Amino acid sequence: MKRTLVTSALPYANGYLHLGHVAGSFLPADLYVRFLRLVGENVLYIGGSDEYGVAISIAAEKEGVTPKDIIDRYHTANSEALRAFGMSFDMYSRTSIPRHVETTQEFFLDLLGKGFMAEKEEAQFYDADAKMFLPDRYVEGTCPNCGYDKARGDQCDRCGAYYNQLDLKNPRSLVSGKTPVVKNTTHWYFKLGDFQTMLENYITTNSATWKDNVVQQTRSWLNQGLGDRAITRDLTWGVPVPLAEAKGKVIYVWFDAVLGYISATKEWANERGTPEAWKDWWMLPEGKTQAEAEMNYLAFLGKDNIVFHAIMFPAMLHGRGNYVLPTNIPANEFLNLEGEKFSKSRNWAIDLREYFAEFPLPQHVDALRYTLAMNMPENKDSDFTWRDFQARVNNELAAILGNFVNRAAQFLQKNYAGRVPELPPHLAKLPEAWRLLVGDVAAYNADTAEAAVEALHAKYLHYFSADDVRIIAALALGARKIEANYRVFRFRDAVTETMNLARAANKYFNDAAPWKTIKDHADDATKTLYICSQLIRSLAIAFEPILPHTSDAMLTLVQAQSTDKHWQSLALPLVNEGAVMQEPQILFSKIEDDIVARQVAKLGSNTHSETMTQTSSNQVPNDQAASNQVASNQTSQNLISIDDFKNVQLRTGKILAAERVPKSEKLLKLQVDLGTEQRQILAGIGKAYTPEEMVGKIVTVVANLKPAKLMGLESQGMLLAANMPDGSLSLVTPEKAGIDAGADVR
Ligand code: B3M
Ligand code: ZN
Repeated sequence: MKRTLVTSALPYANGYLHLGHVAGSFLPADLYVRFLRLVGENVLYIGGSDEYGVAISIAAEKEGVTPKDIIDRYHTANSEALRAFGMSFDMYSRTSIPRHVETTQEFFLDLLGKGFMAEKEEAQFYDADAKMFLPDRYVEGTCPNCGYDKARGDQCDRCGAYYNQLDLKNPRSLVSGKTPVVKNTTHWYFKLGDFQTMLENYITTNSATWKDNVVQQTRSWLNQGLGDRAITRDLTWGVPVPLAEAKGKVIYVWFDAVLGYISATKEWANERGTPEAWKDWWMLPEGKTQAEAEMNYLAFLGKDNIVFHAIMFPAMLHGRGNYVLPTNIPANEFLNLEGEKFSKSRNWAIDLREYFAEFPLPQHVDALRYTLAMNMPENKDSDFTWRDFQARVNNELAAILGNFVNRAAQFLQKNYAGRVPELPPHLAKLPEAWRLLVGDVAAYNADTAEAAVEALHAKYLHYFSADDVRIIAALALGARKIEANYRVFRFRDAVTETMNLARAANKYFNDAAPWKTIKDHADDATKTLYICSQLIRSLAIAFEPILPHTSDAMLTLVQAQSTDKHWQSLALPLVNEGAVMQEPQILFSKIEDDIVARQVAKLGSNTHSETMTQTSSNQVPNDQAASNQVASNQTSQNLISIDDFKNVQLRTGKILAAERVPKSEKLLKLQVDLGTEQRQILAGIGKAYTPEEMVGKIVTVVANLKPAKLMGLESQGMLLAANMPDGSLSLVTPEKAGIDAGADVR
C-alpha cells in the first residue's frame, strides 16, 4: 500500500520560531500533509527540535545556564507555538531523547563497521582561551585564494573557494577574537566519496520532478567531487562517539540531526504501542525497491539545508542499507520581512509567540497561514508585509470567503428558521441529478468549462439554471486543479485556486439574488439556499489544508458529517436537507489601519546588527554574540537570485585571431567566433598568454555585455579567467573536448 512519509527540517532549539521558519519548512509540509489526508492517502508527518551542536552550547554559555536549560525552554515554546499554528504533526520529537542517541550511535557503528569511515589525525585550530577546537564556522580569516578578509573557516563567501581550515590566513577565533593555535586531534570522517556514483544515479532517477534549485545545488556538489567529511567534533554537547578511544568527542550535529527523523518515528511508533511500526515508513520490505514498495519520503526544508538532505543523508541511509531515501526535497527560498532579512537583534522579526500574543483568535491563525501560503518563497525569496497581511484578510478572507458564508448563513437564519432548506417536491431528485452532473463534468477541463455549462445545462434543465451548473462545475474542476497544484508543491497556485472557488460562490449568491426571488419565486430562492448550504461544506473541505479552524467552523455550521470530509466528495451535495444550523459567527473580522500601523512601528527599534539566519546551516546559532560575527559574513555576501544570474549570457567562443594592443602590456585584441557571429574582444590577459597561443582556443565569453572602449578600441564582450595563486590568470575553458564555438554555458 502506498505510503508517504513527510518531514519538516528540525529547527535548532536555541531561539523562538519566526515566520521565516514557518513559511520555509513547516507550512508547506502541513498543507501537503493535510491535503493527502483529505484524499485518503496513508501519510505520516514527523518533526522535532534539533538540540545538539555548538549553536546550543554557545547560547547556554552566554546565559550562564546549561544546554539542557536552553533546549527545554525552546523545545517547549516551539512545539507549543507550532501546535497553535495548526501544524498537524503525528509526532514532534526532539533529538536529546535516549532513543535518538541510540539510533545515531547505531548508524555510526554500522557505517564504521562497513568501512565507510576513516580515522585521521589532523591539525586543527584551537582556541586556547575558550579551551576548544574551532569548528569551521567559528574561525574567520583571509581567503587563501582571493584575499577576502572575512572568509569562513572552510569556504570563502566572495570567491566560493573551498579549502582546509589551516590554509586560512590571519585566522581569528570568533569565540574569543584571538588568534588560534594549531593542535593535533583525531577525527572520524564519513567517506562520502564512496557514494559518488550511487548519488549520481539517485539524482538522475529521482530529480525529474525536483525543483530546479535543488537539482542544481546537488549537481554542483556532485560535480566538485565528494570527499571525506569529518563527522566528529571535540565538543561536549552532542551524541558521544561510541568508541572507547574517542572520549570527549561527539558526533557532528548534522550527522545526528537528519537521523532525528528516524528516532522521532520510532518515538511515534512506541507511543502508539506498536514499536516496530516505524519500519513501515523507513525500511524497505525484503527484495523490493522503494518504487515497488510505493514508499515516498518527502523532506521539506529551507534552501540552506539542501546538501545535507540530498547528499549526506541519502549516503548515510544507503550505506546503512534497506532504508528509504528522499523521493523529493521540496526546498523553499527565504522569506523576508517588509523588504529586509529577518534580524532578531535589530528587532526586525516576528516570532510566532509574539504574533499569537497580538492576534490570539483561531481566525488569526488561519489568516497568518493564508497570508504566508500566498507569499510562500517557493521559487524565489519573498516578502511578508503587514499591509499585505491586512489586504489579504480584509479583501480576500473577509470580503470573499467570510462574506459569502455570512450572507448565506444570515439569509438562512432569517428566512428558513436556521435550517438547510428542504427542496420543493418537483426538485426532490435534485441531489441525484447533482451527482450525475458532477460525473459528467469529469469529461471536461478548465479550458472547456463553458462548453460544459452549455451542454450540461441543457441536459439538466429541469433542475439547474446555467449559473447553478456553472458553480457546480467550478467545484468539480477546481478540485482537480487544486489537487494538481498540491501534487507538484505549487502551494501559491493551490491556494489561489481555492480562493477562486470562494469567489465563484460569492458571485453565485449575488447573481441569484435570493432576497429578490424569495418574493415571487420562492422555490428558486429555496434551491439557491440549498445549493449555498452545500457550497459552505464544499469550501470547508477545499480550505481545510489552509484554514483548518475556519474549515471546522464551516462544517459545524451546516452540520456536515466529519465522515464526509473527503477531497473526492468535495463537489457533491452531502449536507442534509432540514439540518439545523449553528448560530453563524463572523469568520474573519477586518484588520484596521491602526493595528497594522502599530505592528509596523514595532519593527526595527535597533540595538546591534546581527542578521538572523533563517534555517541556519551548519552550526550557526541564530542567537546573539557568537553569531553576530558569523552571520555578518552572510550579509556581506550579497546574494543574487538564479534569475539575476540567468541575465548573464555565457557562451563558448573560438579565438580566430589575436594580437597585442600597442602600448599595452596586458591587453590582447581578439577576434572571437561566437557561433552565430564574430566579435572583437579586448582581454587583459597579455601577461599570461601570448597572441600565438590564444589562436584556436575555446574560451568562455560573457556575450551580452554592453560594448566598451578600451584604449580607443571597441570591446564587444568579455572572457572569463580565474585568478591563480601566483597572481597570474587561467582561462576558463570547457573541460571536455569536442565543444565548438557558440555553446551555451550555464
Ligand atoms: N537544525 C539547521 C536549521 O535549523 C538544522 C536543520 C536540521 S534538519 C535535520 O536550519
Ligand atoms: Zn576568496
